[in-house]
Amino acid sequence: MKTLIEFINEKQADFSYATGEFSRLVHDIGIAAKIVNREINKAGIADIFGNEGTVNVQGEEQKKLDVFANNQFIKALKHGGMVCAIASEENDELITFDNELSNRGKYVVAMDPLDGSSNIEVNVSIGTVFSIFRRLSESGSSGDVTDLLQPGTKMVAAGYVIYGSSTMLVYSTGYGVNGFTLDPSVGLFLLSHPEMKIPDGGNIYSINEANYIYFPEGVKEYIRYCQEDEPSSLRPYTTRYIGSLVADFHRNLIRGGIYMYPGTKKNPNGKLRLLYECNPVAFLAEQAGGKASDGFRRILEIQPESLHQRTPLFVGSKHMVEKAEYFMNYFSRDFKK
Ligand code: AHM
Ligand code: MG
Repeated sequence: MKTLIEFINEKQADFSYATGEFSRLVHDIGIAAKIVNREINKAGIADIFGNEGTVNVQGEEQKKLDVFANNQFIKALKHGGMVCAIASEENDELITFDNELSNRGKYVVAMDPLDGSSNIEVNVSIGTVFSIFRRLSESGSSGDVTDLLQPGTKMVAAGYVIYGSSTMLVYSTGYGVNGFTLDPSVGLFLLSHPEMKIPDGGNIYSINEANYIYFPEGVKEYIRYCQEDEPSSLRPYTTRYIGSLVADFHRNLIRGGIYMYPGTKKNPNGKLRLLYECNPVAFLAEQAGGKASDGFRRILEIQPESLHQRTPLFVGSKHMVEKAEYFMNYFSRDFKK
């Protein structure tokens, strides 16, 4: 099987104008993923469970592994020198580096280093999710916030690592989606899922139904539609909800399905963050033939205004997302931005 490095080098050769910097960046992310994976696999026997004793910008308790993963990815991106700034879920402010190499880096990264971290202690899949943009600020200085506040349509790459029954790196540079499984015996990511495509339809819907009474009418009606018995279709659908966006998205990418985290009256923007949760999965969904929306408009077209901004998310199989949008437009136009 082809390794991640072989795959990157092969793709690199397809672009005569490419300098190789971008390929090295993906390679750096792969290295950090392996280190984080090693640590996650020790959870339970090493003292890495539990809280760090600090709170992040979202007011959430940081787990020790959140902090470890954040540090590993920042370190890898700093040493690689391809990146001039990082926005991370774990850091209030933009991360920049005080060194010449990084200041000449052409790219910026938005990331959630360990998503779904409430699942760490119970041995359920978690993930790392990231998006990559070309910087807008001038080379030679440290990156600034405007470099990160670009709509998803400007993304040059996105991906995630899922730490599950096996560890996988799934990414896209805008030419389809490819998945690599880590072979732990040799420490290499191998191309196991070339050219991933999400089925146009499916029978899985993923949503935290405990919030049902707060959902917009459009979501309630869509859920009712999912549950209806319709022998000529796949309905009634089935629910699968892990509570790790990466893992829920990964399953739906392979099987076909829709993941939803809608807004409510109290939290009209929902929970998930645009830059480092919604944008990357939206990019991957579209690259795999699926769709991602806030109920009314394409996620990738949202102009971000701040690093940690939130948005409602409906992502997955094209026909399922379109149907959810139809219900939102019909019943919940008051949620339209
Ligand atoms: P986190 O970044 O603090 O881990 O929160 C994001 C996670 C997503 O992975 C997941 O889909 C969602 O939050 C689950 O939220 P809820 O528990 O409200 O259903
Ligand atoms: Mg998260």
